[in-house]
Amino acid sequence: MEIAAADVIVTCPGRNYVTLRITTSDGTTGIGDATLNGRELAVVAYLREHVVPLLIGRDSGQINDIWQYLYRGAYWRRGPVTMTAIAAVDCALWDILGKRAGMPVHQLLGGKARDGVLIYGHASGQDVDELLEDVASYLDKGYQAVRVQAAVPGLDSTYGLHHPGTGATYEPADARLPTENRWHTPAYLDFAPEMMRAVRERFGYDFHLLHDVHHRLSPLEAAQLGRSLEPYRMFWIEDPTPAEDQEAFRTIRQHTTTPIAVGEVFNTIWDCQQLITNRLIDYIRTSVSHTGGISHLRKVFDLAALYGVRTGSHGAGDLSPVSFAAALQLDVTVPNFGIQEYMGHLEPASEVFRTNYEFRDGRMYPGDAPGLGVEIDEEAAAKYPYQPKYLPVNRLLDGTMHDW
Ligand code: KDG
Ligand code: MG
Repeated sequence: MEIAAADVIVTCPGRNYVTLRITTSDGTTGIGDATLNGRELAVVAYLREHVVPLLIGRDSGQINDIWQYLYRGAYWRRGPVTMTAIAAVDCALWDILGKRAGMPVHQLLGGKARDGVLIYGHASGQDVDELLEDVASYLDKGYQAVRVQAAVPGLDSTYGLHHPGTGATYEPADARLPTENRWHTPAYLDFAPEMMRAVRERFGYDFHLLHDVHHRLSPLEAAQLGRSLEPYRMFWIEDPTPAEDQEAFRTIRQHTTTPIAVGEVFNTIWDCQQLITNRLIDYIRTSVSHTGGISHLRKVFDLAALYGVRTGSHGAGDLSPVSFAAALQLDVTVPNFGIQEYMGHLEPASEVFRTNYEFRDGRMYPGDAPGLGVEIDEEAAAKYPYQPKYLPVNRLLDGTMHDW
């Protein structure tokens, strides 16, 4: 069925989301998430100016050819803006295919390998006591896997914490211009094992424990961290070093048995190829919406399966419910599924995005609605106009720029 229109919808129900909606000549619509946190309008312009004109009149069922056309046809390959735009097109086309077939996308991908997928939630605290209370609340809700982050003593800001007093989920893009955080590796390396010890002492070992380092360590520091956390049997430590330096992971691997996850900033299979084929990581965290959509992420996951690497897709709140629904459709089908991040979305998002996925006993179930199983309400979206917001930046105590 011919593509008749493609529209980009920008909305901010709690945070900014960009959604591509493709409509075919019989009136079927499909949607894809095109959100790139802090750089949203770059993808909007890329789609409106350089992709939408290329889609009109094409056969919506030619998903593979359209993907290649947009990837190879641009000549300028890869990169977060291009790959997020291609991902949105790809997901919208899978959504259309599913709706036209009357089947959920997971059925079109060959069917479910499991009914629900293990997810992890985000617990955090301004100190360890507050963190422990938050972990308790996740375990009470039935979570079987929890990521823990707490304020590093002596630093006035730490990555990954709920905003104090608001009760709101941790929201990384928090200001009109980037806020400046401070970072001191020795303080963190002293604190991290203390934090994990407190969590295991209070709650035991009968749930999965995760932690995000957010790209801040050198290879040797990461190796020291991994070793110091071994007694606490981590499910993973995430992004221990800047992800683009792939050789760094060899050093970490040589020194610790703590599992390593990486990939939320990767955009293509080429970014992960060495890490996977050299077995330098345990979990690949690439996401549907930043890695070229369902079609491309499926290839990444298949490559990972060959090398015993499991999946653990990025699912922060800055990826929209459309992205999360698409991730679940793929997660239930892959043999090497590991875990799926679920940070949830701020309340107004449920007014704009109608979802079908359901949480039960620590797992998320995608539902059986045709397509991706998520719809956008354009009228509700219009009530929440775009608000420019940036991620923070990070400096060392002497003012040197560091990775955030
Ligand atoms: O936009 C950046 C966030 O998606 C990122 O900071 C969240 O690291 C993250 C995570 O693991 O969810
Ligand atoms: Mg992360």
